[in-house]
Amino acid sequence: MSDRWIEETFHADWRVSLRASKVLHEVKTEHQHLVIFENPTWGTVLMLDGVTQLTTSDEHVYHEMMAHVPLMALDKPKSVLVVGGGDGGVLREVLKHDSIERAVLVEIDKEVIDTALKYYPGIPQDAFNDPRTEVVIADGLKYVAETKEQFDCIIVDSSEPIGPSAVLHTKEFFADCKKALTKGGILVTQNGLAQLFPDHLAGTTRIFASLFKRVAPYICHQPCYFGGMFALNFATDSKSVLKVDEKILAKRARKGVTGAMKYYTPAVHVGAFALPADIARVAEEAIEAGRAGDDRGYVHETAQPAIPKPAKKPVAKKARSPAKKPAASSKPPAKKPGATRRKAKSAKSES
Ligand code: SPD
Repeated sequence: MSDRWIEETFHADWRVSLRASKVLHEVKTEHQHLVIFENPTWGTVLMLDGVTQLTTSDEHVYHEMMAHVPLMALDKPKSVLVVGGGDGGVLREVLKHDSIERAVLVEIDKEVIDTALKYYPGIPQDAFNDPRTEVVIADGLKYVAETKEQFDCIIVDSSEPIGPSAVLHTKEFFADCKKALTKGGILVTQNGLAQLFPDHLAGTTRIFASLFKRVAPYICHQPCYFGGMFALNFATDSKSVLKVDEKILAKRARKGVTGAMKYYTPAVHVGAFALPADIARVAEEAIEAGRAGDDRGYVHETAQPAIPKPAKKPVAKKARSPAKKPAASSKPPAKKPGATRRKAKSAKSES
């Protein structure tokens, strides 16, 4: 068994390592560090810039919840834009909807698609060859800003707000997404670990609330995203798609979908919007702030390197100049989980 441990480096104060029993591929692409490896527990793992994107054992959770929650909420959606998502997992789920006529996937890094097909083809399956699919290798920010097309649903399957994904968490990008939605269309994005990064959830929610009539974060539990509940976020101007009756969802799942699901059920769909009180408060405050004009997004503070252990030195027999202390981190003190910026409080939530 290999002794190489590959570390997630996104959190400033907490790192998790996964054993790489075999590194299948590792490269610095034009855009990011990409590593694909095998792990005896998780299966095949994809990490980008030190952040776990997927494992073959639990990818279905995130991919199903990113695709089916918005698509089941719509009555016979026809067109979908996936921004990012080069591994093909979200696209695979989108194409299970029989009403879909067109699915455009815009991925900045072709290596993500190529390596998915080579190292974990069970995730994209035939999605990239489906006649309804169009793959565009381009910057998602630029594509959405320039497209004249409109989609019933836009799914932003980005990584965390670092590297090439950082722009996919900004107001500029989400505002262009809104323009690229049909009337009553739905925008969803991933919003990170709700309890570890409540400011991320708050930032996107503020932006969504400044742009859309309705905003509703929802939750899934994907074990490889260590650190608790994983937030997704849902925005729309349509009232009817937010609280669709479970029976209608069940009918759509029965009649409009080809292929099995392992995590999504109509009950899970409805329950995913039931947020625990502390997360609900983060969302409610952010919606109020966004309505009142505070549209600050989340900017991730670059993770600091772990404080190095002082080198072991032989014990000095006679007094020497004092040992140097490790350099103080320039990072401000960490906020408590659940803490979020509070600002405008006057507007009423419409979510
Ligand atoms: N914290 C990791 C979030 C990763 C979101 N994107 C996953 C890509 C899988 N298609």
